[in-house]
Amino acid sequence: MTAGEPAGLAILISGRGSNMQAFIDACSRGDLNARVSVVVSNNPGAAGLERAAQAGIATRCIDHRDYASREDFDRALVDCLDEYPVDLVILAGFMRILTPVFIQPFSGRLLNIHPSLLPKYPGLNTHQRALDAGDPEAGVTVHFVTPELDGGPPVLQAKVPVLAEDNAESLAARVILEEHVIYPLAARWYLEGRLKLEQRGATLDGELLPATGIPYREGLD
Ligand code: NHR
Ligand code: GAR
Repeated sequence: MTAGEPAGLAILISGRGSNMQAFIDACSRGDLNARVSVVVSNNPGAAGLERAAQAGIATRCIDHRDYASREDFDRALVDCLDEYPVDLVILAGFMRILTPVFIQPFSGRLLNIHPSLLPKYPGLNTHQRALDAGDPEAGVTVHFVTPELDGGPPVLQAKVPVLAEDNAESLAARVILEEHVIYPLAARWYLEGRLKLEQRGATLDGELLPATGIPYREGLD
């Protein structure tokens, strides 16, 4: 997938969609040899749906409240993605925990970005938890998605300092700038065939990645 046909991305969102926008921009700049095939939200009010539609991208809303179980919701998601060319699925601020019904068919081609230095703070409210713990630094991790919540093998991790005057909002604003850089980079490695999920963990160019992923630094490509 290095040269030739652009790959198809499916992006799952629940909210604002700034990471989604970073992917749209990376595709139009040519940083990624890919197209966004579809943007799916579980939340009809997600602002990102509007942004995607404005960019001419197909949008779908699958409201989890319309389904009796998580499995039924996940089946509807799988059926939806089956209508589009999808080489890689990007969770971008997607707020529903997925079951194996969704994860299995996309195993190895499903990435998430989680706003903490995993394995610290899986789950929700990560920035407040880092502040409450008095951590000197915070950050964000791109990882392969497995059934274990925020527990799949990390790929890339960026750190930011925590400042004395920070609150959750100011810290989140510093972290999200890093998100927009590392997430398309991880996707590029995947689409170039360099990044893989193997039995032993995530590998880049055949080398097993460290347990917290590759530490991001400028110029890394
Ligand atoms: N699903 C699996 N199986 N594994 C992962 O690693 C996943 C996942 C689904 C989403 C994103 C994750 C994050 O980066 C993600 C990773 C939602 C929740 C959650 O508690 C937690 C973590 C993440 C996403 N969701 C509640 C639920 O009941 C709803 C919360 C809400 O709607 O505000 O699904 O942080
Ligand atoms: C991002 O900070 C992302 O890491 C986080 O939500 C924000 C979404 O922003 N993801 C999660 O917390 C997943 N549970 P965006 O909609 O502007 O991309």
